[in-house]
Amino acid sequence: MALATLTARPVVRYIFLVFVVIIALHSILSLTHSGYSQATSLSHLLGSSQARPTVPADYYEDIVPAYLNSSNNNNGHLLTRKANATMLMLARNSDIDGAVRSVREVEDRFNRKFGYPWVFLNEEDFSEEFKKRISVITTTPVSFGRIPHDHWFQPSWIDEGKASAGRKKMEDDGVIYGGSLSYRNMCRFNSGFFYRHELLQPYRYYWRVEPDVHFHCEVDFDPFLFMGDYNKTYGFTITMYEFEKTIPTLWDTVKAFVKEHPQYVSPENAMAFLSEDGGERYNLCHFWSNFEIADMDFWRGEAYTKFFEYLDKTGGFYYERWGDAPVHSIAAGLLSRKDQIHFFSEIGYEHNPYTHCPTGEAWTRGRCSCNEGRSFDYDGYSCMAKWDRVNGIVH
Ligand SMILES: Nc1nc2c(ncn2[C@@H]2O[C@H](COP(=O)(O)OP(=O)(O)OP(=O)(O)O)[C@@H](O)[C@H]2O)c(=O)[nH]1
Ligand SMILES: *[C@@H]1O[C@H](CO)[C@@H](O)[C@H](O)[C@H]1NC(C)=O
Ligand SMILES: *[C@@H]1O[C@H](CO)[C@@H](O)[C@H](O)[C@H]1NC(C)=O
Ligand SMILES: *[C@@H]1O[C@H](CO)[C@@H](O)[C@H](O)[C@H]1NC(C)=O
Ligand SMILES: [Mg+2]
Repeated sequence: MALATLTARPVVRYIFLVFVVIIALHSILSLTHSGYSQATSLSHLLGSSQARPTVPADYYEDIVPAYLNSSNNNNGHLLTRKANATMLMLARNSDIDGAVRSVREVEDRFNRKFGYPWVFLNEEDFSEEFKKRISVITTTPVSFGRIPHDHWFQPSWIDEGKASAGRKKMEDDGVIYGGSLSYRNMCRFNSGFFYRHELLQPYRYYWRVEPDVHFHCEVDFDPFLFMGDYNKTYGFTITMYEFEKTIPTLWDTVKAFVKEHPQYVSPENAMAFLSEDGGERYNLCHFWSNFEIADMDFWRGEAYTKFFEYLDKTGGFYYERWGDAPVHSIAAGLLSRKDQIHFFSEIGYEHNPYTHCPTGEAWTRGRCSCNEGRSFDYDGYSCMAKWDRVNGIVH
């Protein structure tokens, strides 16, 4: 979500591609290989650009032995272990049709076999129709929660004159959702509040699902158990560039935070994903947060709590249009170790207009139905090559 991308519009996309080419040339000309980290001990999980089956075969044996032993038998709850985790969707009542389609696909491709509960959140009460049509899809526990008023709406200390001027300017500039107040509420909620909701307190890991997304492959392993076993905090499938006009002062705010609280920055951070010059400027790369499998204890921890409070008090979520995608990505990239961020390469995922489609052996193993040739991974607007760089893979 966060990144409602400008890419829907060809002219802006063109401008962006030019920008990307300039950045690429700049990298080639000015960066030395030694400036980047070498492969980490977990880099085998990330693979190379030619063959990227992220999770090695022995991992399956280790994690889901009973399930794999019965790989022809798809109809039971075959796990011997279960993670402390939930599926999660934020939605409006009007999102019902897309919500039903997404839940249907997640259940078919993953959750029918694994049986994780679902939590739905909304700043209004969910309608009876919404609850009924969602609940019939799955046999796992489903709960519907209302978001506390103060976790959603614009705080009273925000200068509304300044905020509305900011919205007007962004709308005039043609920024997608630039004039929308509800979009800003949503981005701020997803950045700093969802994991505080009472319905999420029993859980550590969540898989964020939006209405109208698609899952193209069987998920025959438990990504939540994987997160725990490999000490991961944040998992993604698609990365791309943010629209700079939505975050004019975000990076300066991040830099000020880092200066004041250097102790929260991991020495093993993923700055090479976020910046071309060691942190002076933000390259706009982020993980597309409409898909996230992540550890809420990371968001709940001291470092991210301080980080979010620092960002929030500037009012940037309202005066500008800071997305939860760059906010989460910058935090994951700086406050956790780079080897705690995971690319779920085997999960085929689509949120209009982009698709991550596994290739080669992973495509076959996952019985994927997406077009391998259309995977966004190395599209000019993708930041995957920057992520590879973090892992010592130079293209
Ligand atoms: N309850 C509620 N949910 C919202 C609201 N706005 C957005 N959402 C949800 O927040 C998530 C992100 O919103 P989207 O409208 O998909 O934003 P996006 O992905 O950036 O943009 P799209 O390209 O339009 O999908 C989705 O799960 C929406 O259902 C809102 O005002 N209220
Ligand atoms: C897997 O299946 C084989 C043959 O049915 C059986 O002998 C073995 O005990 C099973 N292993 C596990 C871990 O369930
Ligand atoms: C699940 O995780 C949450 C958050 O860390 C924790 O409060 C809860 O006790 C955990 N539940 C179990 C059963 O471990
Ligand atoms: C995860 O962290 C624990 C505790 O620090 C450690 O014992 C374990 O080896 C780590 N696992 C991996 C796969 O790095
Ligand atoms: Mg969306």
